[in-house]
Amino acid sequence: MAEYTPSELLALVNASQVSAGDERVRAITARVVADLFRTIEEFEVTPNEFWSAMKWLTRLGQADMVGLITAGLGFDRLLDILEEEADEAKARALGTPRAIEGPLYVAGAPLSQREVRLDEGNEGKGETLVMEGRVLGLDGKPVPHAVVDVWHCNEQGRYSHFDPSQPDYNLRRRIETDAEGNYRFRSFLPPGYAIPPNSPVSELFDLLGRHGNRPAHIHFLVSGLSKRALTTQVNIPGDTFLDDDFAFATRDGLIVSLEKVERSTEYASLGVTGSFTRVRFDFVLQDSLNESETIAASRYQTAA
Ligand code: MBD
Ligand code: FE
Repeated sequence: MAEYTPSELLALVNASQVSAGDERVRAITARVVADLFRTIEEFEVTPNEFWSAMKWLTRLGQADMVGLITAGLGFDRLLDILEEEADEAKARALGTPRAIEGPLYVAGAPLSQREVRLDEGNEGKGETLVMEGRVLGLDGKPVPHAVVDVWHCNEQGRYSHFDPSQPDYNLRRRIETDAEGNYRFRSFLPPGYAIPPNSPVSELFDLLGRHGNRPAHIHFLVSGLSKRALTTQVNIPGDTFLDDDFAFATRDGLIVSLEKVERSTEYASLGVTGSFTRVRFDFVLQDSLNESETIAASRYQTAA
């Protein structure tokens, strides 16, 4: 007999099995399918609406923009909140707050010792920035030879690799700290980011009546010794989107202070002459509970 009500069909979809499969995947899939069946029935979603949505999902994947939608719909921040709640439940001491990786990380950036010109090839673009500080453990002791992987957008708000007009690894570098955990780099204060217009992402955001802007920020993936690798961002104060980030990723502890320096001879090796903006920021890493927590891997590398 193959005549079903919607609920009979749902039960059949979720019960069909010729081998054990994976219990967790089965349970989560069953929930998601049930929620979608209910949504379609409750909102009387038409076939045209349903197939438009499936076409949109296909275009989203083809444009490699899944990571923009997850950020914009709050999933990336949700996962951070839940990780922090898990830390608190286990009474794990927290270090520098984590902030979402976002979809624009690229592994394998050039590695330098202690300092680097992140803005190599971008001379004269924006306000000169020197950011410096140390990588520390929760005990306040430096983490020697930690690695600070740093990336930010160009003066037009676009990220290298995803923007083919930029050189490979433009504005992406890794810095190995010295024995006292010190790092420093020269760059420029980046602007904010906006989702690409005329894209599957902007289509949905237009229909939701939402903007797709992020305030100015710089990304970091910091790791070292037996510490837990940290993915975070710092925000530049004064940005109009600081409290209105489309990815909901800004955090109080991550808004840095800008210090205007008229002149200094301390940064000659970075080619700094004249006035510039200085940011001092120390990264505090949690202790790791296992080896896998120490690995500086992007979310896509880690995902099965
Ligand atoms: C970005 O630059 C970003 O950091 C995130 C999280 C999402 C989109 C663009
Ligand atoms: Fe970003």
